[in-house]
Amino acid sequence: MLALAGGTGWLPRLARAAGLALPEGTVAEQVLEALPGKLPLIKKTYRPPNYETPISYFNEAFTPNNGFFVRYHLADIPQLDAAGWKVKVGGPAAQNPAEFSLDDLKQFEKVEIAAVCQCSGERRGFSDPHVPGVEWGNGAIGNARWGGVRLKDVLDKVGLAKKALEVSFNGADGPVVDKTPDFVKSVPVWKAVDENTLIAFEMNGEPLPHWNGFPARIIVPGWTATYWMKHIVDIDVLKEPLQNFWVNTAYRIPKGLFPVVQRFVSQEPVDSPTTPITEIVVNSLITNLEDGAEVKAGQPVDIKGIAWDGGYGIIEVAVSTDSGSTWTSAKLGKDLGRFAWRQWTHSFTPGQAGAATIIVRARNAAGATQVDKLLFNGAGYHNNIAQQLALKVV
Ligand SMILES: Nc1nc2c(c(=O)[nH]1)N[C@H]1C(S)=C(S)[C@@H](COP(=O)(O)O)O[C@H]1N2
Ligand SMILES: [Mo]
Repeated sequence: MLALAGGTGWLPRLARAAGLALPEGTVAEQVLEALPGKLPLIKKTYRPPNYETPISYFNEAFTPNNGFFVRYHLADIPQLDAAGWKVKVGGPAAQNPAEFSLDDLKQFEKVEIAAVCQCSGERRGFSDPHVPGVEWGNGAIGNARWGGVRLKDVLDKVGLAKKALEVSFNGADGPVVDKTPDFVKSVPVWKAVDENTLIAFEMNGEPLPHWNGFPARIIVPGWTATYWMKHIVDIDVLKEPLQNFWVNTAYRIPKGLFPVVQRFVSQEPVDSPTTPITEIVVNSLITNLEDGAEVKAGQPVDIKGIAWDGGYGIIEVAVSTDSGSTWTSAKLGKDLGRFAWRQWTHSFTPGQAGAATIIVRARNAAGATQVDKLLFNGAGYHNNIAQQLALKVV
């Protein structure tokens, strides 16, 4: 039995608990488990480690480091030592290849950017029909202040050849069996030299946690986290499009399906029906109430949540407390920067006892809004259906 995303059909109880409709059995099992140095997170897989953040942590403006989600493709994850660590910057379109230690990097201007780190597969477990992959619920996301240096400054030091087309990233983790392709990703050169793209070594003012990429990772604000390479050890400037499984086959969406502005054109052959996933689409989440929560008739309740997008900025979060008949703009919280999420609140007083359906729809400065019906794609990416939450008024 598949649940209806529209909220009119019968929803399995556990699906409702997750706050969005999902095919029965996908996100039903919520096992909490703590990795070393982390708070208990929702375990999706142990090897490689994939753990999502419980929604209650999203009531804070910045997600605590020890509560931040963890995503890996490969299970061989070395514990790196900061003192011995170096990142090699080279490749066919680099003029003067060089290596940088952490101290070398710290010679460049220090910058800090607040940005949402969101897995492309966020909410895949709610895809209807069901799709294969890590069955994420709402917690493959977090908001942090990322401190480090501009990748552009490091690339300027190395020097880019005129023919530079893409910049590729490789982390220290690798496959356990040789058959599995190593996780290497690239971005267009214009995105690599964007002033917001960083080599980060701090998260919320602390060194990066091991599980989030210690000692340094790439930050590509506005783009999904597949490009945010952890434990970065190699950066290559390429003249030709990178070719591997993670670029040619995985992390791709149907061309034209989503309203994204920034495209990765060198990875978009004319005869291909797909294009790499790039920008995060506009989205929101209620963080203080779960589906099925009880509220009292005649007593005001504050509905709290977050809204985010690929960096255009949230301009409105519309809330309906009557199944979509009428809408009110929620009160937006402090602007923490265009790549960060925006907190919002909406006070509502339920009328008589019974059911009340809350719907939330965010809109961004690029004119995009959340959808009512899933824009289905085979990998379950970009699920930004306006959330519906059924409250029990007693
Ligand atoms: N080295 C390395 N970096 C990686 C990955 C990985 O498997 N290995 N996964 C990427 C993906 S798909 C995501 S969603 C983010 C997750 O970041 P987090 O684990 O810090 O939450 O890391 C990215 N960087
Ligand atoms: Mo991801």
